[in-house]
Amino acid sequence: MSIRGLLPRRAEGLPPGQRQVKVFPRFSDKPLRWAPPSEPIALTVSVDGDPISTFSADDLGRFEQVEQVSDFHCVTTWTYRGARWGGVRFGQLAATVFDGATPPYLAAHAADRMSAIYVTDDLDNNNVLLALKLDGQPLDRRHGAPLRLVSPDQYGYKNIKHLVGLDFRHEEPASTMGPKEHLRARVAAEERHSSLPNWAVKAPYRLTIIPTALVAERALRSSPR
Ligand SMILES: Nc1nc2c(c(=O)[nH]1)N[C@H]1C(S)=C(S)[C@@H](COP(=O)(O)O)O[C@H]1N2
Ligand SMILES: [Mo]
Repeated sequence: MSIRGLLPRRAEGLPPGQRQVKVFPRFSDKPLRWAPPSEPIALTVSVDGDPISTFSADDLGRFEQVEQVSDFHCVTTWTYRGARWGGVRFGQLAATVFDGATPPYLAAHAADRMSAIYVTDDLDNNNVLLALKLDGQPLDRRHGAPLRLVSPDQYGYKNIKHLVGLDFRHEEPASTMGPKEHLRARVAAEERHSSLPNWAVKAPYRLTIIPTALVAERALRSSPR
């Protein structure tokens, strides 16, 4: 991986506080975490912890397949521009599962035990995808095989890779990431951290970009298949 491509640089038209990187790194809030082996898609949808349906690759194949180019913004201030995702709209899946209103909160769970919490209104946008492809190819383990959530208007930590569960909730779920997870994490509003101001987190976060990307890439290489 090119370190130069990871140097965050100022660029026109980025959201507040963001810097552009030229390569799309493997990244994580826990970079030592292994990448799970790539399993067939098995997405369990539940409500308040009770499973109500599951989706395989074939099931998702019956939805309209869409392609979208969007910028990807990590809370640590790096932005990768022009990621070309392929997949199905989150809203389409939600509409087939719920006749009436979608419950107000969601916890999304990954095969590597990462999870994130949401206000479902923040996912009510045509640009929110369950992505199976990146740049026309099936998602690789680096970027979240076999399925990931893509929510471009929210920071990277809401873009859950290796997605295995969508647990819709009637009450706000507890965060598994702690105070660094903002419930909304909307990029345009710079909702980076649940309690610390942006000025206190941006500089330290920025210093972690290159080491985190290098460690995360290494952890991928040493992950068992
Ligand atoms: N399952 C899982 N999803 C995750 C993470 C993770 O460690 N595990 N890291 C998050 C963070 S902090 C970011 S910035 C993006 C990075 O996505 P990338 O590795 O495709 O660049 O994934 C997010 N989703
Ligand atoms: Mo991130």
